Amino acid sequence: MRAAVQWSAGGTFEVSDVDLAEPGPGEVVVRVRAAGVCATDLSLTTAFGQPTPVVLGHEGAGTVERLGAGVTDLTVGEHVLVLWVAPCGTCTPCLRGDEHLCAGRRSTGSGPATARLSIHGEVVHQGMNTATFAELTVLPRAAVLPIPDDVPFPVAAMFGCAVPTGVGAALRSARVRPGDSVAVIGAGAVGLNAVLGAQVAGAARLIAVDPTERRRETARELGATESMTPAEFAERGRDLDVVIDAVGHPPTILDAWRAVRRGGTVTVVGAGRKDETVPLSAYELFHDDKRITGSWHGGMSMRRDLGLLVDLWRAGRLPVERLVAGTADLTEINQVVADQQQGRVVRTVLTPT
Ligand code: CXF
Ligand code: ZN
Repeated sequence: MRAAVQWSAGGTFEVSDVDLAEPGPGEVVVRVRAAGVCATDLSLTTAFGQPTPVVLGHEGAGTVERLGAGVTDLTVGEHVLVLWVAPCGTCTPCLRGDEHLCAGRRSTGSGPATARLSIHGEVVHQGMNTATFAELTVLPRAAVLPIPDDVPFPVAAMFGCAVPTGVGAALRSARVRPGDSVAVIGAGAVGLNAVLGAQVAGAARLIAVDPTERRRETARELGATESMTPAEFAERGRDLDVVIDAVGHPPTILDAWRAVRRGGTVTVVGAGRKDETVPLSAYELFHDDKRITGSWHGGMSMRRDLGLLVDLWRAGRLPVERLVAGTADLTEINQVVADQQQGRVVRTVLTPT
């Protein structure tokens, strides 16, 4: 089957013929009908320890192709979403409802116990254990979630990461409340979904912060009440109830910290690096009663929250299709990456099959 292989860290992609193992007991083969390129796919090999060669891709949706032994609750042809957090369902966090915090969650780049992809017998890694930049992928049952057929595949793919991560950052992690003044730093796919989530939660003032005018304009079209460059925000962003940082670098975290009011909340949903630290004022933390939270997968547990996201999408309150500029074959992946990185589009969704 065809898959886009990244042969070296940070390198370009090459569509190659990759061998896929038959599904083992408890596994499912998914035919990938749509796959989004999430910004973090592009830094996995350079910043998060993902070995190469690798088939990346963790936003994906498709149909069930084959079932391994013992999988009896899915049917071939059923529409499914690929989950990059595959919850065990039995550990304490899972039982508490925090499936995104599953104790058995694998660290990025650790890969499955048994290699599932190879070329001429040489192992090819499955990025984030999902490897959706491919025609087919083999996954544990827990990494596959049925999704209603009325959700188009490109939209469904974005339900795999950008939508829950961004919307959840506002709804679950930051707990935006009606009437709140909110800023979102970074107007890429996650930040724009945080803008949508903040609206769902009832934000009154909603500021989108991004250096790129085109992205600021998109945020305003999607309902941000105003937009600022990072320099404008550093100078004028003050007294906000909530700031969601979808960048996750120390300077943006500090800008967010300065901009929240006493008792306000900073939520960091951008992917932080292991070697970066943030010097926060202990005085402000205590005296100003400020809160700072992380946000992994937007605090969303997909088996619980997918229905909520689909209902909001059906009601027109999460117009995810407006973030999708179009679709492209796997062979166009390098151009898709360039278009997204340069801010020409939010997402062009790959359609491997
Ligand atoms: C990523 C962030 C970087 C580590 C792997 C998961 N989240 C979503 O894309
Ligand atoms: Zn992602």
